Amino acid sequence: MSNDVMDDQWYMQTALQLAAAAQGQTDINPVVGCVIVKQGRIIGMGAHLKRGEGHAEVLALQMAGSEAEGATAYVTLEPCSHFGKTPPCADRLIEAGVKRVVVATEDPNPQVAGRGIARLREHGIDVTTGILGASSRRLNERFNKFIVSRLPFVTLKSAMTLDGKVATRLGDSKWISNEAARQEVHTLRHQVQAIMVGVGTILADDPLLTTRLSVPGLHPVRIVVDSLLRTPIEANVITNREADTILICAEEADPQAVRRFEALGIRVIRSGKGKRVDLTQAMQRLGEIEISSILVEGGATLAGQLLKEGLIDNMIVYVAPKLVGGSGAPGLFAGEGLDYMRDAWQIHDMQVEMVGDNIRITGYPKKG
Ligand code: AOF
Ligand code: ZN
Repeated sequence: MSNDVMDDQWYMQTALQLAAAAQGQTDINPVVGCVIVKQGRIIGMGAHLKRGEGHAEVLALQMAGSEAEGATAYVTLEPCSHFGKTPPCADRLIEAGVKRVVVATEDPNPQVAGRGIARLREHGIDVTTGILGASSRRLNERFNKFIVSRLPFVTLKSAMTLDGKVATRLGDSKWISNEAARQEVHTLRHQVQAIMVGVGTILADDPLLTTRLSVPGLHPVRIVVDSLLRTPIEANVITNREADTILICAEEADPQAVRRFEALGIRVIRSGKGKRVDLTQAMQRLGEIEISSILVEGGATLAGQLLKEGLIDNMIVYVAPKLVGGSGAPGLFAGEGLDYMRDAWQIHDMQVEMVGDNIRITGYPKKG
């Protein structure tokens, strides 16, 4: 690898770290980092921190001031070319007289999609693309899906014993994973816009579903899939006001119960016919209200239904060095399951790491 490419990667890595630090706080927007370099010195740094506020390039250019002329800008995402809540970054880079722009990856937003890079090139700026592109795409995988499909990116998080159980036959599940793994989940909660559980989890555990980190984190919206509105009015997700709660119910849910929840400021979304929630339709509704990422935390019934409908984008499974046995103890996914191994979901891009004595497995389930 040439020195130039190594330098480019080094600065891009710095820009990616800036972007990663803002994960979870940009709403439906991507996280983006920018580093401006001149004569071996960083003269400006920036990260997009909040939807509606400055883009990474603009903040870095502000720091660099007139020094930006003749400099190289490293940006983790193609500079935008459109007027959104802020004016185009490509124009700002052109005006500042930047000589070279290094981009990790194209912006999939149909309003940009290559036009930012084209604009820079039209103005004689030397543009290099694809430096640490895969890392940048991974960092914004939720944004990348939502911006083209208007559907939320769904991550299923689960903890299971080495024999694949998510609870004992009596439903006891506290705790399967270790303390460090459970702490990671709070970081994940901070990083997503919503957290989703089935009503069974509310009835069994009465969870708070808030983010509890050693420093204050952001609380995702709590979504409970509850076909017939069995969530008790005194459940923590209803009485605790640190985060908003949305209930998703079926057509036949009692209208009086709907009104009771709505009177408490709880949003109720009806989805599907009869007594069952249509999860595919629910995802569309959630996308419409700009929920672009969801962390599903159980239980096995909801997980099974999501898998069946092909709604799981990403999985994070903690495997604990424990055995509980029992044919009545639930596994990761309830429901019918598949008939034949040849039809199995395949986990793509699987990564395995130890978290203390637990194993963290991540991957992307796909058919075939
Ligand atoms: C950049 N730099 O730091 C970010 C970009 O509504 P706006 O104006 O904030 O635009 C949001 C869109 O801009 C977003 O969907 C994505 O395409 C791009 N984000 N672009 O050049 C940044 N955050
Ligand atoms: Zn921009």
